[in-house]
Amino acid sequence: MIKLYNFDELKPEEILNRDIRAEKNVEDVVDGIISDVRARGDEALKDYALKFDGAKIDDLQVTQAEIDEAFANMDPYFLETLREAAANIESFHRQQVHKNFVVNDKPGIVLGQKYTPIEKAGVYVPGGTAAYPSTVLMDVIPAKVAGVSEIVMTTPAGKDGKVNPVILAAAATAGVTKIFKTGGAQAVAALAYGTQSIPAVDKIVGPGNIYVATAKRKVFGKVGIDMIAGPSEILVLADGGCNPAWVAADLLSQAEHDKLASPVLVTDSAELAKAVQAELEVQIPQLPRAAIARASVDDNGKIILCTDLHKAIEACNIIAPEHLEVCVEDPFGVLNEIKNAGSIFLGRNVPEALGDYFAGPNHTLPTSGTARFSSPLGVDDFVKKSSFLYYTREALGEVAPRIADFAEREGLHAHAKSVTIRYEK
Ligand code: HSO
Ligand code: ZN
Repeated sequence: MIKLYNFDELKPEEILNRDIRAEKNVEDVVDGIISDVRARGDEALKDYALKFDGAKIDDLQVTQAEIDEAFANMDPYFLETLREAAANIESFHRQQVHKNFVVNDKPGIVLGQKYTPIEKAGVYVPGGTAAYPSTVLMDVIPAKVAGVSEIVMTTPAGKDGKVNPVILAAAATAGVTKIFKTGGAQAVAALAYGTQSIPAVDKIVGPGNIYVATAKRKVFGKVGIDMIAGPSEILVLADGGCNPAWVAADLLSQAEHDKLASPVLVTDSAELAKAVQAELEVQIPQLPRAAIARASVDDNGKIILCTDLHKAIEACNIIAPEHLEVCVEDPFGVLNEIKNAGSIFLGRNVPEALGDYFAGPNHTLPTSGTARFSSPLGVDDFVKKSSFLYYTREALGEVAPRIADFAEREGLHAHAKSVTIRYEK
């Protein structure tokens, strides 16, 4: 049964119990895989596919024929859903595109900043039951909108040497350039360093198991990475006017992802707290993934009872959840008070699943309290800024003595000279 707490009796460290670091043994395995991929390239990837996925791979790259076959076998209704979701995601992310700026408010001086997409992006897609076509859309479309010219996806093949056709259809719908059959830490190494067939990319995004996460941490610096995703989290902030069955269903929608997922209810209503606790017990056994949901709810779930709504919002800001559902009478009235949350679902008719699949905002979100300082995946992850500056000879001449003086005070005479030399007779 989910545990009940009073907010005033909880210390912040009891509210947060999230630290995910790889064990030493994982680190060693990943180090070994990365050096092997760097040394042997494609051959190493094929050996790992056989060893870890039981797949014999002749050609790492997915062919156009395989993609065509995937589309041909798709349920037309689902294909339409994928396309509609993709369109929603694209139009939301178009709003994120930044404008370059140029300032010319002093004579002879032009200052500015421009955005340029990264050239190559790598998208990692896990295999097995965690292969979500929705995540393919969420990770690829922002790159496409940003203007990334080459989007390379890697995902492990099954024992039959094939990639899940739904993943292929989602990838093609979203605009992936090339797809390769490789997974795990070896795929991350391949994307970071390149192999005979896989191009080295500039940034790697996408979720994965602890080996993938550890590999991403290790290649960071050589390439950019999006984030290190921890277990999924939902926090439902609910007032006494909520339907406990709906609240329980929403908590379970995250709980079924992973035994480590954390479903949390924060409420100012003792009555709702009790009712949701009971309702979870009714709904868990009805789920096909009951065992996962049960572990998540019992081991990582919480109901936190607060004296009033403002205290409840304070609890939300401490937890800084990946997903925050604001199921209260006037959700827009409290939006301003919410400081830390990856994605905020406003009102009683907005279950997290709406955002997971369809509405448009990204579902790749900061976890483990990192919403305090980081943001959902988006167009910003696939662009970088360059600043630029221009001075005329006269404009530089005006400030030359000051710059030279500043440089001398730092003991950097070459800096000073590079300015003054331009005005020597
Ligand atoms: N809720 C997950 C995303 C997802 N849900 C994919 C269903 N499919 C992110 O925490
Ligand atoms: Zn989900």
